[in-house]
Amino acid sequence: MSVVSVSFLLLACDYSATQQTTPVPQSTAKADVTIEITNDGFNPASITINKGQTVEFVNRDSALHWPASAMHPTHSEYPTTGGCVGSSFDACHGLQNGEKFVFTFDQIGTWKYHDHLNITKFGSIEVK
Ligand SMILES: [Cu+2]
Repeated sequence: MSVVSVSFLLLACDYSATQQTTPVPQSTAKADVTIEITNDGFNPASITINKGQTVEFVNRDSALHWPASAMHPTHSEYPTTGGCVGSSFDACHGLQNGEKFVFTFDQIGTWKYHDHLNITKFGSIEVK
């Protein structure tokens, strides 16, 4: 190998190193859609988003509300594990007034959810 081609390889390596981007921490990610929770339930209850988009649930009620994947009581409809009562789509506790639960949907499908503390309140999120 000639000196010239070795130099070129070194330059190529330097170039690729400067092109790396720093991942944005999850905590600073901005939500694409906000769903408010009131005494009447989720608003909007049913939405359509694209794969990889982030939804934030915000409690606007004085009572606690706990968004979680359907189906109560197994909560396993959303296909990734890692939450507290079933799937990873799980706030893991009752949200207080003003508190947010932020979740990024990386699975395509129509995902029903409910308020784990009041199962008469529910909605669905279509991920395309
Ligand atoms: Cu539940």
